[in-house]
Amino acid sequence: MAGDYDLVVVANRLPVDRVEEPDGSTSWRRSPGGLVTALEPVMQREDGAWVGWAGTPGDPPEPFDAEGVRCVPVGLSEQEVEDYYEGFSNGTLWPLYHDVIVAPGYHRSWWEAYVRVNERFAEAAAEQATEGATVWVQDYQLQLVPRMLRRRRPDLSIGFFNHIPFPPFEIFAQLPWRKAVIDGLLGADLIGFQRAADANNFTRACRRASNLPARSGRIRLDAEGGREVRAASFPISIDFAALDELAEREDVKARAAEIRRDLGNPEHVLLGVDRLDYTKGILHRLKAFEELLDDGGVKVEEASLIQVATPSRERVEQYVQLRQDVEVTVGRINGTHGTIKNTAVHYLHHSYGREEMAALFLAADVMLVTALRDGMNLVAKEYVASRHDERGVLVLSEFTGAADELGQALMINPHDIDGLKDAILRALRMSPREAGRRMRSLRRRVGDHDVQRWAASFLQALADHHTTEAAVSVAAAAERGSS
Ligand code: GDG
Repeated sequence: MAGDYDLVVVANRLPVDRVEEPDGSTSWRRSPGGLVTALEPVMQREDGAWVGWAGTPGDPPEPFDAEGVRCVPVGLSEQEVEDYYEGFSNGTLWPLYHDVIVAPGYHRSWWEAYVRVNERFAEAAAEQATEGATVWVQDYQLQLVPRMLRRRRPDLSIGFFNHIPFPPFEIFAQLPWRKAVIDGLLGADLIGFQRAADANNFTRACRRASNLPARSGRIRLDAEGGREVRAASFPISIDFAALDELAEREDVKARAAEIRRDLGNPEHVLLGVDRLDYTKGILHRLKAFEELLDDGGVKVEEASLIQVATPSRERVEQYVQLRQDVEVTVGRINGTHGTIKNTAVHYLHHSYGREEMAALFLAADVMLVTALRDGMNLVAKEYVASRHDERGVLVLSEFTGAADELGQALMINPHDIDGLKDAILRALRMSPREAGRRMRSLRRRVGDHDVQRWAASFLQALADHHTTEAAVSVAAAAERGSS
């Protein structure tokens, strides 16, 4: 059964959050994510639908329109939230795809739920898409959807984008269901990754796990009449113009000044903003800062570190442990180095509005992005977009996708604590002239490669690939007919 929509986005979550109004009724508010901003204009232009989970277990609400986008909720039971989402997505795939920083769990019941839920998303997308529509599937929670969709709807043009890294084969090989995952993804026409290295890892996995002819990002499927799937990098970005504008607002600038005042106007403000996740290297960052305080490189009267750690995946075991470790570490640092007047680390386990985030970015002399592995890291790009004053220094882990683009940041290996300490000191002592030169170059890069360009280039590549493949298959059919 075909639906009405020319463009269907399929993502684990809908682009809206349910809000309880004071009168007890519920309404939907756009969630702040970058994906929503990137796709909203395209969705409105193209008559788009968005398929995703509404965020609460139980029967799904009826489809509804929110801010010009048709939202089609997919339901998940309590048990499925545990097995498909917290289990297979965040307890198996997330650690496996992030260099096994913690040990992935392999449980057949989790996998079975993942297959079942992916079927449900594929079914919902198939129902919404009109004949020949484009369906764009997002992220690691839904890797089986492209194949499931193609089985139901061979007329569709199917794209997939992986927001997190794709691991080297030697790590991916641990996954008991590795062939099924590769086959699931290969249902797409185009598979997008953050970095060229991720696309290469995937192409290699196709060769090694599934014995498929695959090179230069092209995987040929002889069992499907020689259909070719393309794998390539499309580094995601942010809405540069919107953040640039926000950070120039007088109220936001005033708030940034107020934040510095409230901190006691220290000479240096350092900032970390992350979901509280073990991939983000928060403990490594704290260790480097603690050692700098220990050995006198930094003095508590002169420098404060603000660490925003947004609550995340709070029912997954490793996240509970991480929170404890971070809080013990912050407590120790403040206990040892704090004074009545000065706090070394301002640890904030909250989520903030966009304005407050922009003010924090503007207030920070040094932004610390120390991820151990990160698909892209949008926070690094957001910091750059907020610094219209061309001040501030970005310290950036080489293990982020952003490092491929942001060469003028101070690059660090977060495992090398001495190297990290040196980079922090260098950032604190950098001349305004050098910092300005670096920031201008970073801003040019992010300004030219914003999220709108990301979405447009992926969708264009998908359309081009689909057209070429269609021509090839017509030619092959003609050849078969004439022989
Ligand atoms: C995944 C990949 C990839 C955070 N706290 C608050 C808040 N945020 C916003 C940030 C940023 C976003 O959330 C986080 O994006 P990141 O890219 O930093 O990291 P993940 O959440 O791990 O995202 C990542 C991304 O997908 C996109 O493809 O880059 O590698 O892991 O935008 O600003 N926003 C607000 N309040 C908060 O408290 N408003």
